Amino acid sequence: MATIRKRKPPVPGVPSSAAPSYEEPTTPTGPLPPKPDQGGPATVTPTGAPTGQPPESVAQQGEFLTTAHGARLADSDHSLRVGQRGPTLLQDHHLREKVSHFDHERIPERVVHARGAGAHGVFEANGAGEGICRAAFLQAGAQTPVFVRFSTVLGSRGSADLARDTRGFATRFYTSEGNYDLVGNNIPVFFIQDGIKFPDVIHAAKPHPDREIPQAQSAHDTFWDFASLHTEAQAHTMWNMSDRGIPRSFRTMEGFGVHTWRLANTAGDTCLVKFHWKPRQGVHSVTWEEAQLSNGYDPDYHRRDLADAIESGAFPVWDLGVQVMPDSEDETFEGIDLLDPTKFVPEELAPVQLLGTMTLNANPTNYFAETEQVAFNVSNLVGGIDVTNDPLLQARLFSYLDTQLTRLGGPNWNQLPINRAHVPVNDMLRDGSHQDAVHGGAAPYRPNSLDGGCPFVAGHDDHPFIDLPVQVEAGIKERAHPASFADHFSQVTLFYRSLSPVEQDHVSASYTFELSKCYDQTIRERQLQALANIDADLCQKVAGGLGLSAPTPTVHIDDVPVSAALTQIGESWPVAGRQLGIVIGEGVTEAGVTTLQKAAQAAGVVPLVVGPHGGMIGNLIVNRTYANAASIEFDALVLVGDLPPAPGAMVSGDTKAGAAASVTDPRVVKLVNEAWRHAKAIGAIGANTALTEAGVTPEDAGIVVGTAKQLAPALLDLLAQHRAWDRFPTSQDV
Ligand code: HDE
Repeated sequence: MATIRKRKPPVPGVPSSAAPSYEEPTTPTGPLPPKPDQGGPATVTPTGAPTGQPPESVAQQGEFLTTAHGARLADSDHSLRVGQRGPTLLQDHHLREKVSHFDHERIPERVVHARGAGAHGVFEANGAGEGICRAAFLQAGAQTPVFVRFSTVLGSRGSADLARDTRGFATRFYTSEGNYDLVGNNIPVFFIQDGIKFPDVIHAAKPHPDREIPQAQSAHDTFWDFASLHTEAQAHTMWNMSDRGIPRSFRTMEGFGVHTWRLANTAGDTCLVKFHWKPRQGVHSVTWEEAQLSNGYDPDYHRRDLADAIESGAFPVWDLGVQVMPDSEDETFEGIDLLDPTKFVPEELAPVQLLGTMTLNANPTNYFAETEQVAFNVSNLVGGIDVTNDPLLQARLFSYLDTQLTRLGGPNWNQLPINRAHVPVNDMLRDGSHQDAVHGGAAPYRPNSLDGGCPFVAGHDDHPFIDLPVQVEAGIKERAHPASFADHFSQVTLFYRSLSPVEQDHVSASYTFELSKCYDQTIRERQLQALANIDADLCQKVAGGLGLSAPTPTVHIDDVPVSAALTQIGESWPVAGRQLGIVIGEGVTEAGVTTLQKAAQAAGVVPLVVGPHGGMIGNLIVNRTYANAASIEFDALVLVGDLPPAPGAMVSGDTKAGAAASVTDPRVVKLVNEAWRHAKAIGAIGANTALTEAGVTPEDAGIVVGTAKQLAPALLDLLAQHRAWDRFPTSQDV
């Protein structure tokens, strides 16, 4: 008889809550519970009433396979046929139902932000927002459930995670006053100033329409054609070309509301704000080579990282903050037009004031039901938060609602479990495809007397959403931008010059890479002209890499201030959720490895043992092998003793092994070499042969040598700094 053993996973990622039996189970049992790290949509009805049922109440039920109408089935492996060799009967209702439902399993993917990962969590307000915003979820101590979806913009649903791209950072707060959606990005500026240009920029950035290539990339002609002609895109493009375009993790990204929003307190006083999410994990990126490797070795790099971190208990945490600006008549702050979404407000001019903290603490139970069906809507606002006249935001107010009609197949998408409000819903919207509510009454109209006048409109004290009364400037009806939208370059210069030398090198390398992938010389030259207007040195470097000469600027930028808040390096951050690779050989002494494992686990770091083969070595469980490990999985490496070539280290069996036989397994040498190039911390216990063979000297920055006990604290310190960037000279040193 098959038994179900409760599973205690050694590392996050096991597929189910119980270990499988070797034989196919024969004793009927009900569905397994979700894994301990999984949560689900709150169990409320389509109209917001709590059902009091556990999340599993909406999962499949009972021990027996049934049809969709609940009839138990005795066979799902053979279709109903005339004799064993005859034709299949149309009468086979189970075959028809099974295949027909399968035929319709897909829905249209999001037209942008198709690829994403979601998580549940909670937001707790610290009360600092009470004075500026009357929204209930910002009042001191309020705890609000949230669902967050992170995404890339350009790629289709099956694309790789580490595209150089903007990341979506969309948060739904299930507040006591209805759902509030803050649908932002990890970059505070946008490509365009007016929503009418959104189809243009997306068509330019998506794959070419003839061959449908390249997928999830901006390194192609149509993108740079648009960006170099429509120069308001230069600001966002520069952020994409910086390390922000290739985050280490969704957990290590800032989030921005991008637009300016208007808040109002209980007294009706208003202010203008920019929203920020500040990750407690720090803001970190991968290197470009890591991004490229990961897209091959592990295209799910970011999805896996988020889910694994939550499963291993390293819950990611962000502080929500606002930059507060006066609600002035011209909606301008320190010369920055707050309605221009290609501009940001440097933190030195308006510090970020923290309003509360969000912790993501549960993975979805079902990707489709939750992460795919969640439908964010920029117009999901609550009282105290209102829009501004930013022309990009204004177009979004139309788009999000509109897109769900196609994507989710009708007007009732608000009734899908993940989209339901956690408060009473009484909306007078009726019928439509997939109506989940069973509305009562006879009078879904106002005014009525047949339903006793219900629903009533809320009075001032009943916490209604009120469109803030804002004076609109009398003007001529026209298609035109204000003059204050005309500066496309000065903030781009500010951003570039605020970066550290190594980050600036990454920027020039990305522009060079991307433009070198364009076929058309004219497009390269036109983008170089934009770079000449941003920074002469940057332009010179990129031009050099492309074998072109740098043009002279056509726009003169005065000396710009720099913003220290824009660089990602130079501090220490928590290491929880990072991965440490411990590379061992056949004759390893376990004590040192166990010490390292314990030190890593105590800091919330996941230790992964990399061995010459799978299974066990002594008492150590091998989590990765020389053949399947990739350097991108590890934030730091420790090499334990001698690591001689394993039997599989022949290029005929594993092309990663390379041609040369060596004292150390060539795949380990490759691992070390990549970790070194990616400026990761590397430790060595015992023999240093692997280091030497990879061309690494123990004196290099970020290398620690010693016993496990000596080495663990130093290694964790290095990990907290994310990279050992001083391992390399920068172009400004040479
Ligand atoms: Fe979006 N955007 N967007 N966008 N956007 C969508 O809505 C759109 C913009 C952002 O995880 C779509 O439900 C227009 C800015 C995120 O489900 C669509 C314009 C910012 C997500 C849409 C913008 C964003 C979307 C596609 C110009 C940062 C993913 C599916 C006016 C502040 C949400 C969907 C998720 C998704 C339209 C501009 C962020 C088509 C027309 C600016 C994070 O409605």
